[in-house]
Amino acid sequence: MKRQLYNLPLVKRVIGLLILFALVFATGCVSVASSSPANTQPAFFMNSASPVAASEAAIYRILLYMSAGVLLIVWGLLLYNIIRFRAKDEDKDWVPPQTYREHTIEAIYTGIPILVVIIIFIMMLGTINAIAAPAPKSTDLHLHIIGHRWWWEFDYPDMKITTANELHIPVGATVQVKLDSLDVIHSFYVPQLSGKTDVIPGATNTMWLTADKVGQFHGQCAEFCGLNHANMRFTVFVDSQADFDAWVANQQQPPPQPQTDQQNIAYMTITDGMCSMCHDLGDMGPENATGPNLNHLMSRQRFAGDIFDLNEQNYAVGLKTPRQ
Ligand code: HEC
Ligand SMILES: [Cu+2]
Repeated sequence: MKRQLYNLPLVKRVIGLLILFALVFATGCVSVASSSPANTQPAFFMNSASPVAASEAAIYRILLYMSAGVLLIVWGLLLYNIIRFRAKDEDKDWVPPQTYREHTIEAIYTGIPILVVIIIFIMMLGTINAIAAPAPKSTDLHLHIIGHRWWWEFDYPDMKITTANELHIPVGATVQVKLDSLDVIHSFYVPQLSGKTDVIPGATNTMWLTADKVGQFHGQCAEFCGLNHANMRFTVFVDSQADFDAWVANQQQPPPQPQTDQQNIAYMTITDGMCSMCHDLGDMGPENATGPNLNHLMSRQRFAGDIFDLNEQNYAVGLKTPRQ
C-alpha cells in the first residue's frame, strides 16, 4: 500500500507540522537593525523608548496574551477531543448525537467573541486617543523634517541648523515636528519612539516626539517611495541635555575653511562647481536643497540615507556610484 500522510503515526505528523511552522516563521524574520546604529536593541516598538511606543507595546501585549489564551483553549480542546474520542474500528458506522438548535451553546459561542471584540475596541480607542493627543503645551524644540528621495532633511528653524539622516533631540524634551515632502509621499517612522506619520508633498503634517531613554534609535521611511525606499533610513540620537547643547554649538559653527590646495579644489568644486547644483556648503540654516547640506558632514556617523558608515573608503565609493 502507498504510504500516505494520514497513515503516518501521530507523532511523526505533529513533528512534520512543527517543522513546517518553523519554516513559515523563519521566512518572516528579517534583520531590522542591519544599518547598525550602536543600538543594542532591535528597532521594534516593544523595545519602547517613549510614551507613545510604550502605550502601543502595552496594548499589543494585552492582545497577545488574550489571543494566546484563546489559542490554548481552542487547540487544547481540539487536541483533547482528537485523542480522547478517536474513532475505533468498531465505531465505523456510529454517528454522534446531533446538537441542533442548542440556543444556549450558540449564544455562548457567539456572545463571548463579541464581548472580546468590544473590549478590544474600547482599549484600542483609548490607545489611539493617547497617541493622537496633542503634545503638552510646553514645547522645547521645533523641528522641520523634509522627506526627499532618498534621504531625510532635518531642519532646526530656531537654531539655524540643517542636517541630514541623523536627528539629535534631547532626552525628555517635547519636540514639535512639522513634516513636508518635496517629491513623493514618504512616511516618518521610528518604531521605538513614534507611530508612522505620512510625509506628503503639498500638505504639512504635524506630530510630536518625546524620548525617555538616551540612545540611538533606528528610523526608516515606511511608505514605498521608489527604488531606494528601503535605503531611506535615519538614526535618532537621543542625547543628554549637555550632549545635545554641545552638538548644537558644534553645528552652529561655520564649517572650517580649506587650508591646503587639495582642500581648496574640493571646496571650490562643491561651492562653485557642479556639486553646488544640489548641495550647500557654508550656508547655514534650512534651505530645501536637492541634496543634503554638507556643513559638518564629517560629524555624522553614516551617510547616503544612513546606510554606509562615513569613512574615506566608503565615501570615495559613494561619490563614484551614486544611488538612483
Ligand atoms: C543632481 C544633484 C546632485 C549633485 C550634482 C551632487 N549630489 Fe551629492 N547628493 C545628492 C542627493 C539627492 C543626495 C542624497 C541621496 C543619497 O545620499 O544618496 C546626495 C548625497 C551626497 C552625500 C551624502 C550626504 C549625507 O549626509 O548623506 C555627499 C557627501 C555628496 N552627495 C557629495 C556630493 C559631491 C561632493 C558632489 C559633487 C562632486 C555631489 N554630491 C553632487 C544630489 C546631488
Ligand atoms: Cu521614502
